Amino acid sequence: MSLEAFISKLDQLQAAATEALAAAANREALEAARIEFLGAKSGQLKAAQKQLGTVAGPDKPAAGKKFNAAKMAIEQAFDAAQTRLESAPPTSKDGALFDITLPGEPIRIGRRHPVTQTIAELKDIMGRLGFTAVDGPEVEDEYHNFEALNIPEIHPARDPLDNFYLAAAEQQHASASPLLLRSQTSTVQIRVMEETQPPVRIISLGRVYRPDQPDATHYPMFHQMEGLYIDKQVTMADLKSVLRLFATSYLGRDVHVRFRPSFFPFTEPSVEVDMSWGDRWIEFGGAGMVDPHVLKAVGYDPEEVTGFAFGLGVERLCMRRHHITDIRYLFANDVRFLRQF
Ligand code: FA5
Repeated sequence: MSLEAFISKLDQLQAAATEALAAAANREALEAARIEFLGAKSGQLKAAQKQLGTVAGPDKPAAGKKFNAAKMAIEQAFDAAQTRLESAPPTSKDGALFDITLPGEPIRIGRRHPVTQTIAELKDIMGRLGFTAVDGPEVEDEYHNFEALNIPEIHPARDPLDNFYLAAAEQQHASASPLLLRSQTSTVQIRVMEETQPPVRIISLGRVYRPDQPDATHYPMFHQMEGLYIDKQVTMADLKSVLRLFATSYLGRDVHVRFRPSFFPFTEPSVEVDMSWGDRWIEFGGAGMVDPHVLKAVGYDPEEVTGFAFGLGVERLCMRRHHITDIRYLFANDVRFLRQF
């Protein structure tokens, strides 16, 4: 090969290589260009080096000099391309430019249901008043839901139409006390007193079930907060103080509490507890002094200890606090509603 032809070939090679290296858009393209031109086995530069041997003897030094200059230029072009790609802004998978200064996509975080939040807050307030939270079963036997609470077999509250009894097949034994979904958390009073000696100061928050027709203030499944305080010389004045303190802690100082004489088989005397709602009164629960019969049935001595109990509707407290006008919103599972809490 003549010197001129060799020089011209190297000029073309250098131009093609620097162009390809400068155009490489990513690491893969750069590596392909490197193999094409600088590859140790079959790169184009390697092929040119072999042709150097075919240049006539006297022209060899000039040809060698040209070869070294071209090789250096191509290697520099490779280094420059590598530096360029390393400092390039990151790209996403499809190669599009990724701007790290853009605001991120908001992450949708879940939140606790308003009733769950209410339960946590009620536990907190009652905890500060010295009441410990305990749990009880939602599937109950007739003994704990009725009998031990002084509700005899002939009482209308035990009507199968007013309760969710479990189907015969789900009952544990034909001979055992029939099972039902508890209709009140007062069942937990009995379970605690059966196992604990006085003094007792507990609350229990959980679901209860009644076949009530749903309306703005009723739902077939709802939550109650039961409270029980048994000790020496506990009086009705203690009951009123605790409920007033609780109401102002949860609903604020502007809430008014009203006690109306009422009847529950397991308390004597009994009261209905109303709280103010705008210019109206809403019933929040029942309460009273635990009936001596109930104390006796769990093995307490009514001459020694007395106590009060109360049961409040959790949804109604939550609704009053957040100005929710219909209980059904709480269970419609509409995220537009739930997201507000
Ligand atoms: C009771 O359940 C008694 N166990 C309360 C009690 C406890 C009295 C301890 C004495 C001593 P009552 O059936 O009134 O009482 O229900 C209490 C509260 O539960 C009601 O005031 C109301 O706030 C709420 N409640 C009752 N039924 C529903 C319902 N279907 N949907 C939503 N809340 C309800």
